[in-house]
Amino acid sequence: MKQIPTILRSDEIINKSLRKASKIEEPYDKVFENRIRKENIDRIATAESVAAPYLLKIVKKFPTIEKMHPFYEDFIDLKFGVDNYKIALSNVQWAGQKLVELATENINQLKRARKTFEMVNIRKRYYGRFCSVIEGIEKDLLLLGECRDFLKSLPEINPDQPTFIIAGMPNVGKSSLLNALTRNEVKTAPYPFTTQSVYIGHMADENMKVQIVDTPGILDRPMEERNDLERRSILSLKDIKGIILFMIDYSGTSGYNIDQQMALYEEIRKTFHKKTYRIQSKIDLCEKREEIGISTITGEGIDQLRNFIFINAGEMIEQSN
Ligand SMILES: Nc1nc2c(ncn2[C@@H]2O[C@H](COP(=O)(O)OP(=O)(O)OP(=O)(O)O)[C@@H](O)[C@H]2O)c(=O)[nH]1
Ligand SMILES: [Mg+2]
Repeated sequence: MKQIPTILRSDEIINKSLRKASKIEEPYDKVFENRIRKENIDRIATAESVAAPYLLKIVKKFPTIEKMHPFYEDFIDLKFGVDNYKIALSNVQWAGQKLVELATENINQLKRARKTFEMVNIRKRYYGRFCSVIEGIEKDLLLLGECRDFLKSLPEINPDQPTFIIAGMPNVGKSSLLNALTRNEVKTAPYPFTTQSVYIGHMADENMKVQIVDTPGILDRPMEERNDLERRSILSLKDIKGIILFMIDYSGTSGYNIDQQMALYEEIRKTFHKKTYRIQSKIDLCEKREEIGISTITGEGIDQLRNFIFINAGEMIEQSN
């Protein structure tokens, strides 16, 4: 996804190609007709060889919907519509092939032409059709340009790597846990269609690497408080291979009571259909009530949770093999 080239506009592609083609001159052939013929053939071939491979390269570098992970497909669909994306790619593909076809056709005609004015006319006709093919995909190129920028802006979550998504109400200790598990090596990225960001860290042992994702403002309140776009965007998290660690704070310092936290826990469990474990936070402040409890202040329970994560990640990997 990161290697998608910048997408030029139609007029930029046309200018670039024809500028290069117009520089071609054939001063060497002594026979005037041959010189003109060769010059015009080369101009057609040059214009084609700049534009067509570029268009075909664009198509190759964009992931097809079939190859795209559902997590990213959801976002493309929400932003542009999957069908528009597919159509844009197939139009650009068509244009690239059409330019090659037209070049072959016109070069063959040039080889048979006798008069120099015919030769020049054939080349001019090619230029005309060349431009209209490329102008015809103007909208598609613009759309793909926007797709490229959008895809690049999406959070770098590897949807196939075992992922642990930290959820829980505000202030319960989610970020503190992420930092404790990942030794503060955390990257942040905006989460599409919300005003929030996700924080992504990694943990590794000798066998595997897992992702830990903190989702403040995303998985911290009931879905009914969301607008449709936000809700659908958040639901994309379903596609990630992972487990939800639901942080629950019994100390009272978060400002949310147990009923509020349990209601959110139930909702997340039902909405995402993922294994969801309750992890008690701040056990330095109150007695332990869950099987796994941690304190980021004293460090208690962190190693146990780390082991728990690797065991579950191992099972996830086994199941997918
Ligand atoms: N005593 C104690 N305080 C903690 C612990 N973990 C976090 N805190 C405190 O709780 C407050 C909230 O912690 P955060 O990690 O920012 O909580 P959060 O869930 O990320 O909060 P939001 O990002 O606002 O949703 C901070 O003042 C932390 O210092 C803990 O284990 N023990
Ligand atoms: Mg936080």
